[in-house]
Amino acid sequence: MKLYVYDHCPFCVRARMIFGLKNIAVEEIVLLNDDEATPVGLVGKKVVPILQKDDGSAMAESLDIVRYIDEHYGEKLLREEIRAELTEWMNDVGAYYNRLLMPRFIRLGLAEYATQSAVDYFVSKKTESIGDFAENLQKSPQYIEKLHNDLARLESLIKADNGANGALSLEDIVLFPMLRNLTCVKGVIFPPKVQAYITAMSQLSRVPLYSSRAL
Ligand SMILES: N[C@@H](CCC(=O)N[C@@H](CS)C(=O)NCC(=O)O)C(=O)O
Repeated sequence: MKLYVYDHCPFCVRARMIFGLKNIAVEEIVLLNDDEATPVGLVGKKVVPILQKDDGSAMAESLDIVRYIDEHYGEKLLREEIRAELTEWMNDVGAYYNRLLMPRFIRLGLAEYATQSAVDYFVSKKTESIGDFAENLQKSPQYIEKLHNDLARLESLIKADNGANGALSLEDIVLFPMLRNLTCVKGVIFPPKVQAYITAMSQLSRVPLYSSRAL
């Protein structure tokens, strides 16, 4: 099987996680951010993640990929429940966190931005949603302060390192990718339980963090 991704894409991390958690072999292919032909050729639109099965057929939608792999390979691993409080937390943080993340993504040396045209494509498209990249970078301290308040709220929702709700569930598939991406932001201090959760989930899912290159 082949999994087409961008390294920074949280939806792609969801899909990468199920392969890591279940120890299933997959070839990860990082597309250039401005490569429209490959995804359109596979699923008819410019989107990742895309799973290409061994029979050549392709599927998009991160949670469909996660469920397909969980249900067809080995014993089912993930519980379905996602707590309403956690959904609310993700919606709150999701409303602003790209202002911290997107200006940093293009500076991390990620494969999807290996060419200038890939960087330009991303910046032009995402400036429409978050505004000017440089201005957002400058405003980092205010977003980090907001994030610290939100992380303090999250601390009380983390029940165990190896599953936010006490055991692996879809919660981890949607929450960990957000936290993993936030490890690229220098100056963010994760509360102890959240930090332990991030470290454990990275190891279990075999999705590396950005901590060592945070900026
Ligand atoms: N609902 C989709 C969303 C996937 C998605 O939005 N992927 C983004 C990358 S993070 C994408 O491919 N956007 C198109 C683009 O970058 O041009 C899923 O869960 O897989």
